[in-house]
Amino acid sequence: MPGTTMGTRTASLVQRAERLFPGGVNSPVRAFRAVGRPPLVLARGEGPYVWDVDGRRYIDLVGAWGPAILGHAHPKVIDAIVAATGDGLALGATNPLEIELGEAIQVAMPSMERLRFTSSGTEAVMSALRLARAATGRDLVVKFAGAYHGHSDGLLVEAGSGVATFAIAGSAGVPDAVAATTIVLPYNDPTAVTLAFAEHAGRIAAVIVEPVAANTGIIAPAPGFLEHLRETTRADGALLVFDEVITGFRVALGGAQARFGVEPDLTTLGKIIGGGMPIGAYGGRTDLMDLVAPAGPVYQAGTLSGHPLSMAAGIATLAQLTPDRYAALDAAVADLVAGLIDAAAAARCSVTVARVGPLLTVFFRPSEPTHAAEALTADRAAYARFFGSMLDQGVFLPPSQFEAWFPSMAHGRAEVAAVIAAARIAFEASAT
Ligand code: KE4
Repeated sequence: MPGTTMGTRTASLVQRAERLFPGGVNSPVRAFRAVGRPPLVLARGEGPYVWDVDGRRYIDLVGAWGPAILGHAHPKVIDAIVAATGDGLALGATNPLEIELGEAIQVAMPSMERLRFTSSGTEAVMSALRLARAATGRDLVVKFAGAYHGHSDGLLVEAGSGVATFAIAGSAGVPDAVAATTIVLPYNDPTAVTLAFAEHAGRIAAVIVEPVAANTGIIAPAPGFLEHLRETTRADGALLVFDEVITGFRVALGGAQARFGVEPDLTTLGKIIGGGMPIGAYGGRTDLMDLVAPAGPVYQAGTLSGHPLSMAAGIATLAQLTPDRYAALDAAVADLVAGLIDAAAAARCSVTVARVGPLLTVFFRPSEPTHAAEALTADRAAYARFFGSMLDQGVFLPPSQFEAWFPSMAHGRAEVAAVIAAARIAFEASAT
């Protein structure tokens, strides 16, 4: 079983990476700083497994942070990419695969009457909010504390001093003037939303929300919360933007908007629709999307938008997302959650397992959080010990208490049983 020390090849590559990239990584969470462990360097993935460069195998519950809903290296996806490479790569004009993937998305998410592909979720969100501001002629955007919508300046902000006050920068380099165009509210707090719209009537361009909060660890929308956002934005003439980069094609084929029956004006997507290749997309009502260049005055562009390999991988992935496979994933996750709860109880470990469909988080706190401030009271040190013990036993969990677990359709009974068995030991370890 993997040990707690880095393998020799991992150590050598980490050392070289640290001389190349900030923190030795190309995305912060991969540095494992939140769990105090050296990072993995992964060589390959197959189905529910990944292998590090020293040949150590792990049951993977990170799933590339969402794209790998089929598991890694699904043959149909790989074959589709390989076939597309034969025609060259980016050709600089529309390719037929963009149209095929766009139509497949539209069938699953009819609210996306028009859409535009980008190369990341960040780009999709940034573009959707620019469009919302143009469409409404308003500047303010409402987001929720703890939500992550990519790293565009206006969204890297923290709550202001009081409810409905303007945000402050949440990252170095974000100008106060930009932060002040955002209002940060507590998730699942309809009163705070009502107050913000009363305070800023007619000035809010959009509310952007992760319909299932996933970047705080999983927090379900309280009954009626999404409906309240829909009613309040509509009454004020603001737009409702569902950031479904994680939930799209994950919590249902039609995403959270299908699962909860609330239709946004605009939707952002990423991850699964690219099947593991770089991708993002935003879309919604025709009258809104036809404001985007070259049809309208809102400029947005991308050299590699609609890249044929991303399109091919997305088409092949969505083609595999059948009702039976969603049902099997749901059943596997139900077994996993039940086993985790039993394992924690056996270790007398005070945790709660939050779950929405196939998304889950084990919170080291006694009850499910309803918003970010509650999630933040979780015992991060205990989670770090749990993470380390699971990793040493060959299970790769998200290296942060505040992320979702991403089981895939490739995780079978054997993997679920192995994760539960490891958790029995890891919950004991987390207590020390
Ligand atoms: P990208 O720019 O990373 O493709 O997407 C940004 C984004 C937008 N919206 C939501 C709801 C998201 O969760 C994300 C990105 N998710 C993180 C994981 N929590 C990506 C992992 C990383 O940053 O390395």
